[in-house]
Amino acid sequence: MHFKIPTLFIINLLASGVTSHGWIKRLKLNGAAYTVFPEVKTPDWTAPAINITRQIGYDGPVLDILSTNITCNARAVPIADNGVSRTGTITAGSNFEIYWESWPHSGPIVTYMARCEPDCGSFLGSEGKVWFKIDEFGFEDSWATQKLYNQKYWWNVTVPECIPDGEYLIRHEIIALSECKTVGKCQFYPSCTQIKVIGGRDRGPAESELVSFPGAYGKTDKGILWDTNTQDPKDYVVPGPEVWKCPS
Ligand SMILES: *[C@@H]1O[C@H](CO)[C@@H](O)[C@H](O)[C@H]1NC(C)=O
Ligand SMILES: *[C@@H]1O[C@H](CO)[C@@H](O)[C@H](O)[C@H]1NC(C)=O
Ligand SMILES: *[C@@H]1O[C@H](CO)[C@@H](O)[C@H](O)[C@H]1NC(C)=O
Ligand SMILES: [Cu+2]
Repeated sequence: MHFKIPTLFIINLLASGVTSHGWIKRLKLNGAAYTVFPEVKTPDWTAPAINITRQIGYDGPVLDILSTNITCNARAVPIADNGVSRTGTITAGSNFEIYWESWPHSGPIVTYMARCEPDCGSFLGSEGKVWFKIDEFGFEDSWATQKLYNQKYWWNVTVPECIPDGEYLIRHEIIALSECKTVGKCQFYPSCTQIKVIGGRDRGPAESELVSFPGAYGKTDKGILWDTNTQDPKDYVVPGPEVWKCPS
């Protein structure tokens, strides 16, 4: 036998048959810690959001990428206190730090933002082209999820330094590739957090650079229809638009 089994395949094997998947437990923005789900084995997925991340409804994947479930997950609802959006403040150009519950699958990690109109307490994010991609990691020596594991389940995403101040959703997502060889079976694990950006500039994306959710992903797109057992990870292309960069 000449082939060597990459460690990620081993992680995949361990994961098969596991019923619970993973979710974001904590966030750190401008040094402040936010609890997303309590430190219990099976959080109550139907409970209202405890802080600034919208509830996800359950820990399973979203499969129906043409439905509004792909926007912020199955039971996501805007979070507001007496009509006022609940947000976490973050300075443009600084890191949005995410801590996942242990994660059992292999695949890319992708993050998008959308300006909340008029504010995050009333904005769904599922209508029209409002999203821009701020970060992606597919495969470079290892899958993003292996890197996540190596970083003890912490992941950093930099909020672009040039975007206008105001309220935004951050849509952070892991895509689990193990079933993506079958059309409609690729597994998406998105969730959305309500933030208020300060210290930015007025150089956000143009309307023509925005995409919609649902809409940005198609069932047979590169990186969504993908056979992880036969395709070379080095050829993997993260789905969706290019990462948006501040104009120079
Ligand atoms: C959300 O988390 C922040 C930072 O830890 C805390 O100050 C705030 O009270 C929390 N908000 C709610 C509604 O729990
Ligand atoms: C979203 O996902 C939930 C949970 O799987 C499902 O019950 C619901 O029908 C889905 N909604 C849509 C619009 O497809
Ligand atoms: C994320 O960013 C914070 C603050 O910039 C830094 O302290 C931390 O080490 C970073 N974590 C990772 C996993 O890169
Ligand atoms: Cu899973």
